Amino acid sequence: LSTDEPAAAWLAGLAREAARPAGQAFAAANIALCKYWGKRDEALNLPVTSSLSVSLGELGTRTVVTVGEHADAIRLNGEDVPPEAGFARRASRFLDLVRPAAGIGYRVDTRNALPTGAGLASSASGFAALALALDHLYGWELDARRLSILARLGSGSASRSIEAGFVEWHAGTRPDGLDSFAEALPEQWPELRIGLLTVSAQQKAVSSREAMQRTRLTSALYPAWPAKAQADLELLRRAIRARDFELLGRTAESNALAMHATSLAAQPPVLYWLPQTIVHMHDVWGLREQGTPVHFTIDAGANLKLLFLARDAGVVAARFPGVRVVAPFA
Ligand code: 2P0
Repeated sequence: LSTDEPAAAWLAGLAREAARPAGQAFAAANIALCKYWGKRDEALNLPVTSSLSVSLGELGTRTVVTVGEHADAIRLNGEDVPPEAGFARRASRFLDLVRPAAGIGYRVDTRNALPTGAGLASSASGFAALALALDHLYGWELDARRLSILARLGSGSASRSIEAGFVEWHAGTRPDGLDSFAEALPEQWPELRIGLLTVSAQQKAVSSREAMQRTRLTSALYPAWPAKAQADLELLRRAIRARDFELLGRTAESNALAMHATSLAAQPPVLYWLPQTIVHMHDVWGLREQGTPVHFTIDAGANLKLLFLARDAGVVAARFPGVRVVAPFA
């Protein structure tokens, strides 16, 4: 991908002739250790800061796409999604980027192998799987960087779900976003565990898209966020390189709390936590005081994602019955 390539030229130049009857793909969900919070460009999902995530192994989205009739037909977990639903409108807007001509629809069958209500951003694995499935359908064989840029146009965090393991999304500086893509880090960490702890399966009242925008525009604390994210990103890179779990967990937890602090100061405020969220935070801190290195991160929802090492899985499961444990590198 040449950086002097005009923004949409490579997209426009892609073949629109199907290479096979159906394209299919899987993409894993990802959890940010340094959050994406705030856009510098809403249309292109260009972030204010870089972010860093870890993928969730077999938990993600599987998608099949075919060229269909006159209108898009979207199925989610085996059920037709009404075209006027937000999810279908967002998918259709994304499909417009690659549609061979107006009036040609796609049939998209997408399944989330995610525990329902765990607050896992299904838009990340969803748009990544759709980008990969389109690449398969048309036989484009795009490289990871282009796939990440394409997925990003559907949802920012989807840029981090093209590749697995630790993934860093470079914010980039170009107005056209051609330098805003995610890349896998070379490091593996087989002992790392993520515990999905569900507090509420309810749909959140304020979308992360709306919350990050409101926060960027109205929160007096937002101006502090870019420097905090940059510092945390550097600490996380160092923690991953050195396999320093304490540094990784402490930094990820602090980053999440700072993100939530910025939105608490938005007008009107956004508070995703429920009473049980806070109870679990104290449980985590209690375990740490007793000597078990466990940390949490929280996304735009009430649920916690615990970070710990394989050797402490027993202690964590005993303290948090119902936790679903994922081994991202196992
Ligand atoms: C993240 N979140 O880094 C952050 C932390 C939520 C909290 O990325 O508007 O669904 O589609 O670009 O990707 C969720 O935001 O937002 C998200 P859009 P997206 O994981």
